[in-house]
Amino acid sequence: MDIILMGWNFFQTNILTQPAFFIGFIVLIGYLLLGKPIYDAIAGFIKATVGYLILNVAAGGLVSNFRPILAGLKDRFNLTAAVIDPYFGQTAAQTAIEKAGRSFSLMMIVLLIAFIFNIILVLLRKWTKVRTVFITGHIMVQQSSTALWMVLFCFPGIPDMKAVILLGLLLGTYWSISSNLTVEATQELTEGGGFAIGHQQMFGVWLTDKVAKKFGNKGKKIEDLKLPGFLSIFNDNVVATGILMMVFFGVIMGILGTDLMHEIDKGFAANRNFGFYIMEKSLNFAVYLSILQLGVRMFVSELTVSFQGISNKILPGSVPAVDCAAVYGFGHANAITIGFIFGALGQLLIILGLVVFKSPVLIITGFVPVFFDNATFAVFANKRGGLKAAMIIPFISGMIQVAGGAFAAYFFQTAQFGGWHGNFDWDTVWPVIGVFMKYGGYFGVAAAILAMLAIPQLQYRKNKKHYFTVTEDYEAYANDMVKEN
Ligand code: ASC
Repeated sequence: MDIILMGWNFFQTNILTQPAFFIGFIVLIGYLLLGKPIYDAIAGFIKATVGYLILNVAAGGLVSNFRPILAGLKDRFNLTAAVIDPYFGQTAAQTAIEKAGRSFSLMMIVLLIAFIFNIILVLLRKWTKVRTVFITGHIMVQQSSTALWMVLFCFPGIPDMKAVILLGLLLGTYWSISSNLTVEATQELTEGGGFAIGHQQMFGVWLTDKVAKKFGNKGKKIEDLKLPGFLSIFNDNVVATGILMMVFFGVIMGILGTDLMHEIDKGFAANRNFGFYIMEKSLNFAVYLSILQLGVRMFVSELTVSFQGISNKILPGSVPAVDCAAVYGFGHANAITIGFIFGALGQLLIILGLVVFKSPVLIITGFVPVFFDNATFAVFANKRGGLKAAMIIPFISGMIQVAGGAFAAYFFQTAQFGGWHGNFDWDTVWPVIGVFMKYGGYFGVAAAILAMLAIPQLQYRKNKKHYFTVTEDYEAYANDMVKEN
């Protein structure tokens, strides 16, 4: 038993929660299963791991540079406000759990049970219709933390063992079915990239894919846009991102002022000019976006080929569900910036609403949800409904994020600890699950699990013929789709 526990601990610390290595090893094993020579498999391991580490540099750079700036608004106006962001959400959940006298480390056991349950659902896919394995480790840690607090909040006296089993099944079901919902949209966007989304906004991606046609015009994609005169410089995404971020963060940093910026950013030397500092900081946004796309291309191309080894031999017909940033290499780069800006505007509108209507909880925009969720929606929306959809959907999503986040931070009482998880699914689906849990008890949890398990069944019924070919043989799927439409 001890050996198993030690093995699990090792796997969990070094691989499962370190997506770079997790994906690297999946690539290695995938190539070996495909019968490739060991040196090719090692080469694939290195490229995939390096690609993911590059993505980490970029995502980490974006998060560590721009999160404190947005959160700084809270200090500037002396607000007691909850920041809707998974990092703040995790800290708030941890504080709440420890204040309730419970152990935060339970969330690692939840993660284990949920991950295994996901694999079981895929192995039983003939019945469950689940095709995706959620492998984005750092997200799994964040979600286990928030969800653990939700369970302890709804069932205050629940014994540890019961809590982790109940939540492991609930979270494992969510990981399985929500990532499974993104299969068709992601395969079509990436033309058979061989992966799905395993992040924080999968219901949002599915919804976007369904409604984007209605909001927009597929003929008018961002890439077809011919901007006149000086505006044509915006066709270049480095220029567009650079200018928009200088305006956006310029205004915010201007509001924060030099003193606070010196406090927030120790790298802002006392003798530097504020204007140049703002320019450099904002242009760094474009730097990180370029790096991000480089990393994504590297690991996705390895994963796409090698996972066939795993899906042929171990988990038939399955695809890995990975970080939402993996799709950023497949849309127009400006979609990412447009999604972010319109998401931020939507958020701002509802934040003003909270102030005007004296909401008991105030919300501060968190960088991760406003950027990563809305950029992702814009990439999917542009594919189906063009520029208009890529603006409208993130705008509406931004509004939902603040309204849902405010409700959740209030209802689950994490506002007093500074934050709420804040990504799209955690402002919509999870608060609903939480309310089910609070008022329905164990019956509510069972109902939530059963309702979620019914989703892939409904998907399958609607599209029996193509349901499995979309992952098993994308070319055949795409040909059929062309013929049928
Ligand atoms: C998150 C989170 C991050 C980013 C990153 C995006 O939800 O915690 O660090 O999104 O995964 O690539």
